[in-house]
Amino acid sequence: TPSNPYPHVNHNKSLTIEGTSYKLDDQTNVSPSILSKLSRNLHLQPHHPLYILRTQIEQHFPHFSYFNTLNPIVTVQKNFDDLGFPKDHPGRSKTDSYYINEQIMLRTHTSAHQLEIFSKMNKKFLISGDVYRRDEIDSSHYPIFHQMEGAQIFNMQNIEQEISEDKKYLISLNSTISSQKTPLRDNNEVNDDTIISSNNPIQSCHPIEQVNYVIQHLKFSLNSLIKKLFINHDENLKIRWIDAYFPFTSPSWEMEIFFKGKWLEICGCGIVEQDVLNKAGQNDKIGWAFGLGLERIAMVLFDIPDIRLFWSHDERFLNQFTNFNDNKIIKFQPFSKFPPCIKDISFWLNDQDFHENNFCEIIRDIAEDLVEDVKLVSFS
Ligand code: FA5
Ligand code: MG
Repeated sequence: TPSNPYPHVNHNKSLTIEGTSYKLDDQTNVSPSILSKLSRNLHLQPHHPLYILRTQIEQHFPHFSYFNTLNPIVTVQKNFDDLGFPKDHPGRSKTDSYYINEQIMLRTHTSAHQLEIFSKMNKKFLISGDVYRRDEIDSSHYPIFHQMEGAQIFNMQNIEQEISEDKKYLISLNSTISSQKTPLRDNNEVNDDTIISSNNPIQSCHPIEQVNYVIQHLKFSLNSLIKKLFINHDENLKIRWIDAYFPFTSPSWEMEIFFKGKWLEICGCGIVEQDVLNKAGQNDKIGWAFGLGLERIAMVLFDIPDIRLFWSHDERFLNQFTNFNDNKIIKFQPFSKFPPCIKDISFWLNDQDFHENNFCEIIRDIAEDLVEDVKLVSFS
């Protein structure tokens, strides 16, 4: 008999995760190593770089509601159908997504919760959490990463006033920061005229004037966030917006920052499909949504070279972030891939003049920086 590829699947064809039992079927493709990561919640671990970044972004949106503990196990309905993904969308395939069974999956994006949170009559919120995609493994890809969803909607009738009040509020919060540092150069700004095009259309139910307010507010919200996050890091930070497509926003964009000679995509965003808002009972609203990739941003901010390091239990990684504060830049210091190895050395001395430093000198001469630490245990 062929060996069972899913050893966590028992003979009753069910699987229990944190007290809930799920039936399994032909669609099941979650693996034990993926399931073991469900409880890590890196974005909730104090001092973890993803925690630091999450709280920094939350501080930029202080008047929003935050949802950071929504269950990553969702229905296919929520992850795809509610958001208008066509039945044959490639993201739905078993080669791209993790399924517990035909109806239940690990969310592939935090957008899976948009409808649910809009339905609670929330008008502005952030959702952060772990998302799961079957993907290659290398230094910038990992089957689990973290996203932060943001959304803000406005009353269609009253939009001009609502938006200008919101902007005033955000500017007043940021004035302390922007007065400390010279503002970033103007060429970081996006040319508003280039944004709307026929292959990235506005929705037919949206009056152009209202959409323009929302687009400008979206760009203001995200550009000011990125500038704030990077203000101590890169005075010449370059940001660009390029047309994109998502089934649940129109028009849509991706935002990229220029990093180490390459454009790096850090978020998808757009004007929320009215259909989603209507399903949530928010028919009279119009608004934007975005989904930020937290690892991508944290790798740039903290100079973390490999996405796998976020999952490290190694204190040499975790301890580097414990003293974080907003005004200090933390740059990750690389360490060996191998675990530390402790050698206990004893020896006799002929010369009673021995000093610990002489011994350290010998070690440094021979082993150079391979030896991280030398401690005298006893001397008798
Ligand atoms: C989405 O997931 C959409 N839900 C974003 C969105 C939300 C659009 C709201 C409109 C409105 P995308 O697949 O492009 O889009 O992922 C969003 C971000 O997650 C990317 O820009 C990137 O920063 C990050 N990301 C995507 N794939 C990976 C990956 N394999 N590893 C690390 N980060 C990734
Ligand atoms: Mg993308």
